[in-house]
Amino acid sequence: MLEPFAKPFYITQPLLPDINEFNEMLKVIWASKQLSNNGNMVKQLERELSDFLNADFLSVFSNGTVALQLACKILRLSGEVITTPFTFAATPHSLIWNNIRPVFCDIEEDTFNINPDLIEALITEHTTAIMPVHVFGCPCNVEKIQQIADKYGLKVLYDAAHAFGVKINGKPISFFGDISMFSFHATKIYHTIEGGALAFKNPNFKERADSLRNFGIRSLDCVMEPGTNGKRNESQAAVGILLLKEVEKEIEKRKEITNLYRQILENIPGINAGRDIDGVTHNYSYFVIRVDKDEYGLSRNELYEKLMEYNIVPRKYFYPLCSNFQCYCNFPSSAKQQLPVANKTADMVLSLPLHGRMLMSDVEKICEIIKAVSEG
Ligand code: T4K
Repeated sequence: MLEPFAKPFYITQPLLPDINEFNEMLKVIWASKQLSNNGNMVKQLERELSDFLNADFLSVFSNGTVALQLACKILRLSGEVITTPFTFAATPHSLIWNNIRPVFCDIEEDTFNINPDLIEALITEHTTAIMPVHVFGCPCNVEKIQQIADKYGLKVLYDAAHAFGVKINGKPISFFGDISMFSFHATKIYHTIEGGALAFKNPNFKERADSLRNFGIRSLDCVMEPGTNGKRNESQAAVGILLLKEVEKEIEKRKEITNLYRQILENIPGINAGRDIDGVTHNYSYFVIRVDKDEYGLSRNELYEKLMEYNIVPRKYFYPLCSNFQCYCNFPSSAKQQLPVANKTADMVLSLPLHGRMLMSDVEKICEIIKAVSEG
């Protein structure tokens, strides 16, 4: 009989900076008395992140959701925007907060991303943009999406919340589309406790982003438009600066863990542990399995309950689907028959623990438990 883990084993555990190094940074902030409003640490973080992510221009925000909301304003989106239902609540919510109607498009079975072959049929005279999500850091079909956007004159706003550091054939993920949003929440592979960023190719977008996050203030005597408070503070920027030195090691460690998970789980019928995609530099931010009840013997929900008995705390990302939320389920595009792949996928997926502090023996034990519970 396998023993449960002694303490809850969560899907993630944040990467933390060295506390002494953080203290040194805090001393600099204390001495400067500049705590917020675009201080030196925030400026340094923006410079270092632009280099790391290979972004032409980049602005940081208090969180990814505010960044997405402001990206809609920067691109002057309105009417309808085509997006995916298989995402976190923040994606469609950021549209609604701009009085834009999300139109849900079904997803691809293997990548969990918006299916570009289904986008055109959803375009109407009100459509202003496509808002795809690189779900779990796996890139969307960026070429096809851009072709459609070009054909119909639509903007492309990528929710790249999960895609920090991801590349396609050596090109940084933010090279694609008009704007990409990254989330730096504590649960992300790279974080600043809370935080987010927008990456742009257009310098005018950065100028507007910087003023929109600061109430629309351009200068002491000029307020251009109604902005909000989406600013970073100095202490969180310090965490970001320190973790930027650690994130590559974290990705490497997670890659080893992912490979071990896949190696063991491929021998369990009914558990699909995914694969890397040729030409993509992955960031291994999530480890997601798909559970096929007919082959495995237990449903995703049954496996979830069993793992909880062993003190493993997985997450059903992304269940429920956004299109099934109470606030969106009456939209015409939310009809289940129009989103068959997304509805099926949301009932099959399970995110398992993945972070750089895990031991290989933890992975082996979790896989042993997954095997044992299916055998009764
Ligand atoms: N777009 C997409 C596609 C997103 O996934 C997200 C955020 C956004 C946009 C918006 O970006 P932000 O505005 O958040 O920057 C979490 C995160 O709060 C959220 O950032 C993230 N996506 C979403 C996928 O996951 P919860 O409610 O599932 O997190 P929670 O609190 O259950 O945490 C998961 C596990 O992580 C816990 O069981 C324990 C561990 N944990 C968590 C925190 C916060 C820690 O060990 N330490 C911590 O401080 O939403």
